[in-house]
Amino acid sequence: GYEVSGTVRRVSSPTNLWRLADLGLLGRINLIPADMTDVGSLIAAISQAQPNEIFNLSAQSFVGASFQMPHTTAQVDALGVLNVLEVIRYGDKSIKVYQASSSEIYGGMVDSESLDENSPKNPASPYAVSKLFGFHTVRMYRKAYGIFAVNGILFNHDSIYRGLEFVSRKITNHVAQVALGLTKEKLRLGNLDAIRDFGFAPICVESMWTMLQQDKPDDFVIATGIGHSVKEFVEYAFSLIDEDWREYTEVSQTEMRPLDVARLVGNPAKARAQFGWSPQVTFRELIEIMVEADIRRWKQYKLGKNFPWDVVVGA
Ligand code: F7E
Repeated sequence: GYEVSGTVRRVSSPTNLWRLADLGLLGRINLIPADMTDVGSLIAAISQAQPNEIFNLSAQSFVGASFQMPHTTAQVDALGVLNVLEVIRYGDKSIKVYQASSSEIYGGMVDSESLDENSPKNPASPYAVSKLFGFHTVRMYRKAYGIFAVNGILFNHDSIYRGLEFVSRKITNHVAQVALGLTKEKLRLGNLDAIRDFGFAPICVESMWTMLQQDKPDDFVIATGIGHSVKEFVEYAFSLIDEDWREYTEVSQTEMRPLDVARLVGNPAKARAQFGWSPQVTFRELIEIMVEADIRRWKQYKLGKNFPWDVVVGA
């Protein structure tokens, strides 16, 4: 029942909208040009759409790339949040805002812990530092100006629409190519021991909407509560095609980050108690869904049919 507008960054090449096309959503969403670093464009977009709710999901969201582009990352992921909040502060203060915060703001933990809303925050990348700025800015605007602004502290949330640069989709895309005999290349990975809390994105995204429907604005951890290593991910993904992951992967220094967070596992107790949050899809089911989708895409490719733009041969 919503009328949805989405912002797009205008560039000289065609805009990347393959996910909307794949989901049959193109044409159902009102696309408005805007850039998070250009506050004038945000004023224009917000006055055109006149939204009741804003979901700020825009970001330079690749942690690895944030080490190469710290300024851009900070301008978009930190100051971009401030820009949106300032437009609301001096405009329509009844607009509710969801801020896509991130488990990266914690920067790590001891083995036995799981992280909740109050756990200490020690960001370990330019991405994480920027997201922590956004996190505190949201809380401050909530208190100072009474704006209904919330932080969803989401742990990793993956789906068939993940970009290929992220570890989950990088693995499932490679597994699909191996399954169909389309590559002889080894999959080059970085830190296999990193432990992450892998949830299913569609279920996590539902919680974003739910947070804005609460009586009072607040911050919530959204996580499965269970950690798995990258090694477990790659092992199970290859087992689905009856192959041994060790024959198809190698560890490469180029995929290592200057700093990597060893373990991030969330405690979603508050969201569970307040609005019945549950992850619904297990780690193994998530990998099955993703491998199946990539095999389907590559099969279509073999048949000469269309496939999403980011499925690149030999990638
Ligand atoms: O890395 C390790 C890597 O890039 C996961 C974003 O959505 O979730 C995501 O951030 C782990 C890290 O995601 C490779 O070092 C090993 O420990 O898939 P990722 P991320 O950094 O966890 C959080 C919640 C966000 O907020 C972010 O926006 O896997 N890893 N080998 C690798 N990672 C990548 N990308 N590529 C590798 O070859």
